[in-house]
Amino acid sequence: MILESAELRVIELPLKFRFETSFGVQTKRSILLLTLRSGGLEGYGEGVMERLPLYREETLAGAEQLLREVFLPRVLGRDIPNPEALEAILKPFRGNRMAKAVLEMAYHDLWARSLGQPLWALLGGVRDRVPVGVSLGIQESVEKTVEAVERNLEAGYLRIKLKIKPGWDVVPLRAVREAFPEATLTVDANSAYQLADSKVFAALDELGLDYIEQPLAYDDLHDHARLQARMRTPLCLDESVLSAADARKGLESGAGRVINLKPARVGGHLESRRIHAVALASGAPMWCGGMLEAGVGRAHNIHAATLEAYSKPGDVSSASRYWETDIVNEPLEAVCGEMPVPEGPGIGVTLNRAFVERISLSKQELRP
Ligand code: OSB
Ligand code: MG
Repeated sequence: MILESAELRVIELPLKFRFETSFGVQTKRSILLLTLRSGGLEGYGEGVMERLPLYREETLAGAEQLLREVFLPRVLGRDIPNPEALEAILKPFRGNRMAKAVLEMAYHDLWARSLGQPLWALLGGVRDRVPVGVSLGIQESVEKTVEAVERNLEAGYLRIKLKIKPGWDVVPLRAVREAFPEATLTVDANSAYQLADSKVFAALDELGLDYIEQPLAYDDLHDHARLQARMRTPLCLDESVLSAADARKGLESGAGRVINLKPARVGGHLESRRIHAVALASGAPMWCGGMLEAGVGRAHNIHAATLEAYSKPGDVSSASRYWETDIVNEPLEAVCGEMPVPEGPGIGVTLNRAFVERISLSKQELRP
């Protein structure tokens, strides 16, 4: 498959809600959107890096520069037969997995379309719908938190994840647990705590949480292992896992017992499949995370989550929760806590071009 041309855009999309986490507040997304073209077909990839390196180190500006000046010039005009061949071209460059994932995932979409196959089938998926939960940002009050949980349980979401930060953890969680004794509840700290916060962890350990996501530093598996050793509640690794090697070390060392896998965090679908193989072999459950993706990233995530070990509900909730208008034409809506996999070749969605044009901050055409 010869990659004939590419279009790299930065688009900006207002969120329907204010999303507060331990690392900041988001009210809109700035998104790197890549289109790859070959033989009259297009494939799409969406970046999850933000303008500021608050989640991991990568930034939108850094990723855009790498794609424009380094990655795309090395692939445009070349015959790249499969994802492995693309990966070999990107391999010498260290890190920058979110930037690589934009290209790797767009390539996967285009490749699947060129073969007339849905992406999930090429990845080895085993289901045509995926279980979904919802990730709720830090709310204004305990009362509003309980209300938000109630609304989302009524909407059918199978698991509620609440963002926490020091000073906003045990009190809201106790109230939610009291109001919903049977709900599947989890928390996500986005690396805001330290081992010394033992009182908070001891209290959270009493609340019957399904797991505690990324409590400690984003690059510290060692302290996660120490914390996990003294807790009953499983720890779930998000920021700490960038590769299959990280997943193996995290699970072997007992740093966590669950993995939140975001294909766009780890370099794309190939590395995601390797992480999936590690999780499957060790019996650790996984689920597909999210980064407030628009329709292209969300569709990729849904396809990824069709693999066997993604047994827990993922953060791939309905697009209509996030946006008045999505960037794809197909509605990505959960039904009774399950997200149907978009049908058709590739990721199964098409771009709403007029809308994408309207929300573009920049657009670059790239040719060999
Ligand atoms: O840690 O999972 C996270 C959003 C942005 C950055 C990090 C995270 C999240 C979410 C939202 O939890 C998940 C979603 O609804 O896409
Ligand atoms: Mg997380």
